[in-house]
Amino acid sequence: MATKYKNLSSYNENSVPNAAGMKIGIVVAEWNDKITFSLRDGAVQTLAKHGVIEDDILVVTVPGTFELTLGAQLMAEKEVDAVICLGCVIQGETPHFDYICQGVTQGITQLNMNYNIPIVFGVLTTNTLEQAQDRSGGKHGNKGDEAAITAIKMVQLKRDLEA
Ligand code: DLZ
Repeated sequence: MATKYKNLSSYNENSVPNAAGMKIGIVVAEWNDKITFSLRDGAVQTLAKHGVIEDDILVVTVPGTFELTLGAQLMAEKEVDAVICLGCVIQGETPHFDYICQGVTQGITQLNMNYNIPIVFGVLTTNTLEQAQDRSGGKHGNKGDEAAITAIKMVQLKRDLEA
């Protein structure tokens, strides 16, 4: 379903487990930093709202969305319960958009299978800057919030299934 039918910051609070004690890594791309730093702020605030303490949130930056895969792999080697990848790729005049999107999508998918922790895809892939603004704290909410909720739910799922 298209994001325009779902506000990225809306969720059923009762469906979110208590995240106290969870340790979460966040990898943020510096390209389009006005957008990606808003995604980061949304993710951090949402994690804190559900009980993750500041010391348990480890944030690093990488140059661009393409580097999120290696950044996430390095982060996954740390003692974290999940990694959130945040980036923003805006369609330009060349096929670069497609290569970056394909690379990071396949890279993060592969990491999910290789590492036994959730690696969350918090990457905006939009046609325009305005669409990215709408999804990073604008009228369609904040994808950083959505990524944080996904991380918490997946960590809890792993814990439940491994119990
Ligand atoms: C080169 C590039 C371009 C054209 N566009 C974006 C973009 O919209 N969003 C983004 O996060 N990064 C972009 N990059 C940089 C690549 O992700 C990467 O950092 C460089 O190709 C170096 O590997």
